[in-house]
Amino acid sequence: TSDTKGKIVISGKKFTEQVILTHLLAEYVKANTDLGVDVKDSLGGAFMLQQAIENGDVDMYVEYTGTGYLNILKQPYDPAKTPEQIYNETKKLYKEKYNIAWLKPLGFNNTYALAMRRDLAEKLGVKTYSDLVKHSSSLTFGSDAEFFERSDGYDGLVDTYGFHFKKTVNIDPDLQYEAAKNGEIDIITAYTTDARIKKYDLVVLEDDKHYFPPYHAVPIIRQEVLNANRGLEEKLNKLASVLTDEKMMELNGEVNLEGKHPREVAIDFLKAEGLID
Ligand code: PBE
Repeated sequence: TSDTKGKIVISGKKFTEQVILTHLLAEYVKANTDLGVDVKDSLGGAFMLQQAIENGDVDMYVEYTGTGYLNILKQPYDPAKTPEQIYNETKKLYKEKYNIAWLKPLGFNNTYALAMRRDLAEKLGVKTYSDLVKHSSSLTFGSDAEFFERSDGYDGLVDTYGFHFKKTVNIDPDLQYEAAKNGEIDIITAYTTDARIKKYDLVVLEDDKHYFPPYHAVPIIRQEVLNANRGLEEKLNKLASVLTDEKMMELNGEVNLEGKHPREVAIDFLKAEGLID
C-alpha cells in the first residue's frame, strides 16, 4: 500500500497515449508540489488499473468516462445522455463505491472506432457500421484482448449491429494500424486519437447506432490522497482542458511516427503550455 503523505504513485495503461499521460501527470506533480512521485507506466489494462487503484498500489491514473461508466461500473449506456451526464454520473458513483475522485477532464475524447483500408472501404462502398453488416462474413476483425472482454466491447457491438465476422484476432493496440494497412486484418477498433489512422490512410466508419459512448480522458485519484494533501486537487485541476482531440493525436504521433520518448513528449508539452519550467 502506498503512502498517503509524501509520495504519490502515478500509473497508466499499456498503450502510447497512456504512457504519455502517465509522464505528463508525473512531471506536473513533481514540478508543482512537494510530493515525491513514483511512476509505474504501462501497468496493464482497465481492469488491472482499477484493481491497483482500489487496493492503493496506485494513487492516480487517467481513465476514460465511457470506460469507467460501462466497463468498470457496468452501467447501461443510453446514447441520449450527454458526455457531461456520463462524466457526472461516473464521478458520483466512483466516489460512493470506491472513494476515488474524478478530477476535471483533460479536454479530449478517445473513442473506439471501426476503421479499415481506404481501398477496401471504397471497393465495398461502406461508410457506416450498418453498411458493413452484409460484408462482415467475408472480413476479419482484430482488436486488443481487452475489447473482447469488455461490457462496451465485442459482444455488445456484434449484437447491436448483427455482425458475423469471418474471423476475430487479438492484437496489441499499438500494432493494429499497421496490420490493417498491410491487409493482415480488415477491420480494427482504432483509437480515434491515434495519428496512425491518418498516416496509413485508414477510413474511420460511422457508428450510426451510437454503440460507443464518449470516452473523455480524466485524471482519477484516491480521495484519501486528496484529503492528505491540501491544495492538490486545485493544482491538478489546472490540467483541465489543456488538451484537444487534435493535440492528443499530435502528441501520440510524436511517439508513434517520430520515435520520440513519451516522457520527452510530455515534458515538452508541459513546458510549451507554461505548466512546468
Ligand atoms: N479507450 C479507447 C480505451 C482504449 C481505446 C481509450 C476508451 C480505454 O483505454 O478504455
